[in-house]
Amino acid sequence: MEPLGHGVATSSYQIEGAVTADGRGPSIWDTFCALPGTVADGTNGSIACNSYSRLDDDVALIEGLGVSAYRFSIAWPRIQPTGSGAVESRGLDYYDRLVDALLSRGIRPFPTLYHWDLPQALEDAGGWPARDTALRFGDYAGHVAARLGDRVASWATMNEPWCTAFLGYAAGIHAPGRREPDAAYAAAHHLLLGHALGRDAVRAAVPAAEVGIVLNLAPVRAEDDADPAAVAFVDAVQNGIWLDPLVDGRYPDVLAPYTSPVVQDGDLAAVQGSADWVGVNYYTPFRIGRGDAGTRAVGQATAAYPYAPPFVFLPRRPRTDMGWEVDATGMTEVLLATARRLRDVPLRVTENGAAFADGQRTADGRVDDQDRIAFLRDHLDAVEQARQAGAPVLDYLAWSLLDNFEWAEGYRKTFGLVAVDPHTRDRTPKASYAWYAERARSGRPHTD
Ligand code: IFM
Repeated sequence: MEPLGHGVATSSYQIEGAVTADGRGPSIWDTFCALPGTVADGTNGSIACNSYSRLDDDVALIEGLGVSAYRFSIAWPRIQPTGSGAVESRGLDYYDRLVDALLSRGIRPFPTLYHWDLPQALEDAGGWPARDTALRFGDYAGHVAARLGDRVASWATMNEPWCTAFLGYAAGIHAPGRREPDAAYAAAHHLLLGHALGRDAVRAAVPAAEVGIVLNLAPVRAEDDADPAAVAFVDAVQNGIWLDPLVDGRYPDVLAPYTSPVVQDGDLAAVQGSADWVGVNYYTPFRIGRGDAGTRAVGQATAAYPYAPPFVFLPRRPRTDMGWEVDATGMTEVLLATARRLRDVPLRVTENGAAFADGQRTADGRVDDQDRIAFLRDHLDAVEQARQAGAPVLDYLAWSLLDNFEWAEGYRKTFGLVAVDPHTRDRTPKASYAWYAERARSGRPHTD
């Protein structure tokens, strides 16, 4: 077995800042953050980690980790400010420089084409519930591949389409903040269609490219009192809605009534078999119960599962700062289940990590994040267990290189291996950075 590849991940809106630089157009996250009450601390990504100006600092940090891959995302509004039409070459220049800087240090560039920053003009035209957005995504993917494809072998189309569709268009807690259940199912279908079109476009530019999709999959576990229909429905919205079309070319039966209004002839044939690899972002298992009137849903919005029978999420302790149950066995479980479902398609853990409050300091003032180290160690070990049991997992990418803009939570939730000063944006590696560097170097379980 090949050793597991180690890497780190980030995304454009969460780290870049510079939202008006070099012709970038507005994205739905710029608009959403400007609305009152959308982001817990009232912040936005307009400066974020200022990575647009600190590209060299970030690449040096990645090099210091000794990892083999860096997963970043490309901001569509930097490439096509209104989501279609002429390409803004200054935007592409930035990613061109990033790719070259990584390659010159022996780090594999691993871009994601869509990590949630939809050009606002496309949302104004209907957003992901509109079929045209999928077609525009295909064009955009072709432009990026034409520029970077001579140096980039592995591509991801969409990051966590569940979040875009169901947090963005059903629960309304992510951009664009719509609460329209039917639109969420339409968005889900168009995200899958966009993935298939994007993959074709990348392959047309770079025939040898490997193009995958990144999904936030989760084992769905039933508490004793759970309604089996609710458990099955949540599993379908979280996992089956993506995996079933990719593998079998059809939606789960319970969801077909909601997706069928927008599915056109040929769509599902295009989606079936369209992932050369699948990225699994695993953070937590889901526990479903019936609860009672006083039970508070923790960590997830039930509104993000439209038309599900009533249920609540009941995450057990310990939990991260996000309220997400910590359970590394879920990593092994989700990888084995996904491997069985996808048969021979290779997998990558494209994100895994934890937000913790980071209160402990070393004598020299650095963050002594032993809780994050334990989380990473246990989850990496769980990945190795899945590999030993036959899951074809190629890489593990820790989320995240930097403390960054955590969407509706703002900057209050920190996932980074590196702390970022909120005023100066200076970077300070945490204890977990050194630990992860050692794990990546030795490629084997660490004993401390
Ligand atoms: O920060 C996010 C990332 O953008 C997508 N996956 C989950 C992470 C933690 O919430």
